Amino acid sequence: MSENKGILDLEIEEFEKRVQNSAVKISVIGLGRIGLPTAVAIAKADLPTIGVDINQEIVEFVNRGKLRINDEPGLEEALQKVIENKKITATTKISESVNEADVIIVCLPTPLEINSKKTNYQYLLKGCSEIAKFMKRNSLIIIESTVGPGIVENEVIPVLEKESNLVAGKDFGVSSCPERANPSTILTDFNKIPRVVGGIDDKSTKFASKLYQFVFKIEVISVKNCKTANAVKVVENVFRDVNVAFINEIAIFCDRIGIDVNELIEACKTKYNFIPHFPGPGVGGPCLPVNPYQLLDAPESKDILQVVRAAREVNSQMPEYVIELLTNALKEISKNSEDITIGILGISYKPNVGDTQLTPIKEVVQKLKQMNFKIKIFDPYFINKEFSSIKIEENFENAVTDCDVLILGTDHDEFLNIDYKVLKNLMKSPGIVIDTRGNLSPSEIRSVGLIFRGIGRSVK
Ligand code: SAJ
Repeated sequence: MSENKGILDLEIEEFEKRVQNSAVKISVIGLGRIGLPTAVAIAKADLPTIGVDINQEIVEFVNRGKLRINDEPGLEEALQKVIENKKITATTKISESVNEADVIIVCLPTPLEINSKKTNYQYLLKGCSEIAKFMKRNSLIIIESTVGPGIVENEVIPVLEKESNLVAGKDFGVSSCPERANPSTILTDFNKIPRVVGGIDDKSTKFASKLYQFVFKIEVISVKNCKTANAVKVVENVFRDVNVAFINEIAIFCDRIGIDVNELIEACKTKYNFIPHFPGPGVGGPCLPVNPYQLLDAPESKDILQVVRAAREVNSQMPEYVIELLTNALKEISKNSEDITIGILGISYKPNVGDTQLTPIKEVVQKLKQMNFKIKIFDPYFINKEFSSIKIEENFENAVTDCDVLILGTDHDEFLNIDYKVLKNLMKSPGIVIDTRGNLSPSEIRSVGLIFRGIGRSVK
């Protein structure tokens, strides 16, 4: 390709050929939860890849073929292979990577600002501003970061054009291809879940689609534009948040009317169009508590999307409901709160991951601290770490011994086969068990003489 010719100068067939011949250089900006697996998958497809991250330690680990936190199955082994084959390097300098790249994939974080409930796009916009300074003419920029519909068109592209003095669609291409992988099964999801791609023009869409089909060997759904692709990602997660809120409220209704919500859900599932969701202590993680606000941030959502707002309200009040269950159970034992020790099993936002992003258990612990309870915590993914300035216990026994109350915060697999007789003997008597996840057995727990409460399961 001549000096000033960029990848988008090629016809799609030529681009496809170059991809197949590993003659397309890829830069991945942001080597976090999604960026690193994405960079590894691209390198595994034999495309020369340069990963960029602002964090020097991450870059050093990647270049050694190591993960700082190794909790993504298969990722470290896959990284080691592409490092050995010299298909990937990492750097902290966007300039070192982007100036040679034909395609630049942006996986920068777009976190929720807790107090304002607004999404922080500064990491993304700052990264794009740096990219624009060094990107080649007619390269393709693919935004994987989860953004609200309209953000790419109204915020990202203006930054790219301003800092590069180039014109999107004429001098460079832009596509959105929001990540859809689930933390803890990212590498399998990459080859299982179709990708949705939408670009600012036909060529941007087509080139991005071809690249993702080649790298991930999955179906790629091409949509009309960037905002449609971004809306797909946000809406599919808001759908989940709304459904979780619905079943959370139904669970509270069940507690009031004396129904076991698990029995209710199991029976509802026999109807073909009932999609089961399960009550919990609230909704955590990088996606569900954040994506609704990315939809609500859009000016076009003014005065509508009441269901989305209400669902957020319900889910954010679930930690308080856990406390309600506790205070209700404490009426059965006459003790002052300062004499009560509470054990918490699990702080991760969902089972079998070591991730406390926006975990609802943080709010539960904070409320318990305000109520002057003594608190012990065990989570196998965070042994000896600190959480809410409480040191995580070494093991299960240390956390439950001499507790008056045990709260199951996260249903990690290892908490699902507790010997309740042993538990009863380790705890103070009378002991209380509160299951916030609906995965313990109320009858078995009560049969050993423990008091039980569960979200939607408190019926005796
Ligand atoms: N939750 C409930 N009840 C449910 C489902 C979830 O309380 O019935 C809670 C979880 O405990 C957690 C939060 O919601 O705190 C989020 O749960 P999640 O299973 O949606 O986990 P995430 O955040 O890892 O979601 C990701 C999402 N994937 C992407 O955004 C790319 C989501 O769309 C997937 O559906 C989900 O993985 C998955 O299915 O594993």
